[in-house]
Amino acid sequence: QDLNVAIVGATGAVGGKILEKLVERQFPAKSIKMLASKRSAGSKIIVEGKNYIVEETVPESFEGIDIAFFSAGGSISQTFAHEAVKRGAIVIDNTSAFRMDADIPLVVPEVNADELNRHNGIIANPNCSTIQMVTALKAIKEKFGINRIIVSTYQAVSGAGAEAIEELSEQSLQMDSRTDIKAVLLPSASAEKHYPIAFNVIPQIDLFDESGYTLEELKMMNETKKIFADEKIAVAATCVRLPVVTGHSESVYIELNREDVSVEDIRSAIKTTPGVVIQDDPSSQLYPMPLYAEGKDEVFVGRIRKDPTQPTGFHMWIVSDNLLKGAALNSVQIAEELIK
Ligand code: A2P
Ligand code: 11C
Repeated sequence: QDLNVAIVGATGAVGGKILEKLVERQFPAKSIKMLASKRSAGSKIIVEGKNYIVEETVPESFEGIDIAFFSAGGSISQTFAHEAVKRGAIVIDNTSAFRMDADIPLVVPEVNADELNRHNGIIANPNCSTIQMVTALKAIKEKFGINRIIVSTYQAVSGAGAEAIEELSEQSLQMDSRTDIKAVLLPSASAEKHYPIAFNVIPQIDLFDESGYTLEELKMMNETKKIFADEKIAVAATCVRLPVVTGHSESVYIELNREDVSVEDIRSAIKTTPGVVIQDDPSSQLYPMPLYAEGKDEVFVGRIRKDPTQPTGFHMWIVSDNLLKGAALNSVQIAEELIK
């Protein structure tokens, strides 16, 4: 079962992690082709002592490829995903290009792996902030039913790509002139105005929709319904960027459809999902933090509390590495599930 694999966006923040996860998890790949733009053709990526030479992405790149991971932005997926499928590849797409298409599965293996049975060549990997939330909530939903989710996110700059990490790094040296820092990328390359992320908090991720929500917030709202296959679940999101390099955090409030559930019941349910870890002990100040979630595969949950004003309500704090479970790891898990 040795497969020919391609990674589109191989030089990006997520692409590099996909290669690392394939190697670390001993994915049965006969070859791994590293694809990016013309700009980085010829450059070298070294993982575990092995050299991978980056090539320009063209339609012919996908000849003979069995599985193609895409993480180079939605427009690149729009241009090349069908070219790859036409040549016999299965595409695992980590952009927003196809996520809400009715005939394309949107998959988090721990939550809805069965959706993989109905793919037509393209499988969508959800947005990072959605993945960690649905993974943590899946067992609670199954066991007790969730009517409503209200989430506020605290998202790391690596979600916006390698250039955003650079931007934070450069700005962070300018403490003394922090109100005059020049910003060129965040909150979004295509936004009219840019604001510094160092020493700041930006309540905008991606562009605004006419509804007043941002596209990132709408992704969380719409993707959650699709992954849970539940049109009726009420989801509202506020997405915020912080000067954190990697690791998205989320303050999540849920309302169940019954009143007789305890914090202990919630913990027991959460523990049944593989890859979800509870870090919750106020007496020893144990709670998840992005700095310590970086580089880890798990989704961490803490600060679980019953809402004092609403007998069906619970608050919790969910943290995960946005480049791993939020992106590269989930994509590789989808591929592993496919070849099972
Ligand atoms: P390149 O380094 O050649 O620009 P990030 O998500 O970290 O911002 O990375 C974006 C990824 O998408 C990079 O690997 C980038 O490659 C890749 N990319 C950008 N434009 C293209 C393109 N036209 N064709 C293929 N890959 C592209
Ligand atoms: C962020 N969640 O943190 C975004 C990045 O739809 O795949 C992922 C964008 C996407 O900026």
